Amino acid sequence: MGGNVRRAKYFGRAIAAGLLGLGAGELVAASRGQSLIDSVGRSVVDWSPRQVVDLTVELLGSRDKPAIRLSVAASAVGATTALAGLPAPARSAAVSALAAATAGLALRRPPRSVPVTVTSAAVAAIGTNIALANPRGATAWALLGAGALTAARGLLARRRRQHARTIHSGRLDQAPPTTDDGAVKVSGLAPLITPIGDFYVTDVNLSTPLIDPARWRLPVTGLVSTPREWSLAELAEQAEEFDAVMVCIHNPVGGKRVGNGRWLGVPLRTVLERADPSARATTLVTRAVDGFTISLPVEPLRSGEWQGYVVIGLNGRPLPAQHGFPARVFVPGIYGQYTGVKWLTELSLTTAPHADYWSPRGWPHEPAWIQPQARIDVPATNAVSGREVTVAGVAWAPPQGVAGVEVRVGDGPWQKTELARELAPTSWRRWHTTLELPPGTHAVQARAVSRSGETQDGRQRPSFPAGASGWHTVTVNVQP
Ligand SMILES: Nc1nc2c(c(=O)[nH]1)N[C@H]1C(S)=C(S)[C@@H](COP(=O)(O)O)O[C@H]1N2
Ligand SMILES: [Mo]
Repeated sequence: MGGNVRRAKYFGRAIAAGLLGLGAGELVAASRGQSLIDSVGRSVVDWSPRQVVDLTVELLGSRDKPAIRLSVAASAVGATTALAGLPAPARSAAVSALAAATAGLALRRPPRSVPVTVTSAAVAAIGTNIALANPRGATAWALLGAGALTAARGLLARRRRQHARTIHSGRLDQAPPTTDDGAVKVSGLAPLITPIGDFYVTDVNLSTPLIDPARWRLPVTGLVSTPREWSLAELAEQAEEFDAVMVCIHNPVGGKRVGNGRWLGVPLRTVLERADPSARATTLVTRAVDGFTISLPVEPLRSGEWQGYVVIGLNGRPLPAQHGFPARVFVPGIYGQYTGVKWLTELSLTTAPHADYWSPRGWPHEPAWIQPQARIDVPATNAVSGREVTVAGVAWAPPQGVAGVEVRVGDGPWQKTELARELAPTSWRRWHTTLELPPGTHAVQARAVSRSGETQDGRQRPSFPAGASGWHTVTVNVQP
């Protein structure tokens, strides 16, 4: 009994000390727009084996980032409980070593700032040591630590809001996206253009890089005869609009890691032409502020066979921070992780093949093309319905475009559906049909047919290595 109380007290004091240190460190980092937890969290992302990433995406969807933050914070506090029992001098040394290791992890990948990281880690160590040396104040330390953590998140949120205002003060004169494709009006069907708030976000960072547009330049380097730099204003002068779907290779069949946008960008063909690459340049490496790189073959981009862009706008606005402000590379038709980087810092031309972020993680090196896919938005699975069932959804087959969408009930024959107007072959296309179904439970499936004649692959495959395949299936309950 007494032992349990002692143990509880020990853990309580250690946790309070860990919280105080973490809170103090985070507050110092946040005052400079950074977070130790988020920087360390990137190592968790980077070191997760591919299978773990796939599973996390499946289980947590977009809640993976809060989960990683929580596990980093819990590990830091957990480590404090392991050290708290050491005699004083060894304890201080161990806490300092822990803080140094934390700083090391935080600095592994850009963006990084050595002074901010080292200072905040040192403050975390000092805070933890002070609290451990004064265990009587445990409740106060814990409250202070929690308060500092909250204040730090608040500071970072404020910085994001300020950055969003800076972005929008730089106007891009565009018409708002037209959203009329004549599709059936039925609730639950995805809009033609995905609103920014619903557009999926996938990247290897815990906090979105915030880039100052005034200082940003895009250098085109390497094997080029006229190396040059583009400013955001210069890019804006050459930019044109295009409609296209962005699809994450992790998108499961029927999933929401896909968005249809109206983008504004400068054709890569133009950017390459201006730089005049040497004939020896075979690889275009797109580099980003987060250390992420994606490389693409030069030839099809130069000839225009693949129509890629340096994108600076989405849905009539400058690119939002989470989607890569101020610029990203996007080749419609290629899955997100191969299509070009967000937060672009440099385009460089080389002869050698380049190892990208995903290559050492087992993904194939060559860009993977998006597979044709139809998603059923209406009815939602297990919806109860009358005998006349409206089935509607979206389908994509970039870059060729969607030629048809077919549905079937159970093992019945495939039936044609009505297609709404196509914005562009690279865009998604909405479709619908009405089925007469007898009472009972029915499996309704859909599949897309691309304009090149390819019918969506019905074999159920996971996203690795070429994107998920299979036909989206919903179960409908028809009332008697
Ligand atoms: N710099 C950078 N660019 C990146 C990534 C990243 O982690 N860092 N992720 C890629 C992946 S995996 C996808 S699916 C798309 C997602 O773009 P979105 O977040 O705008 O939807 O960005 C790509 N570009
Ligand atoms: Mo992705």
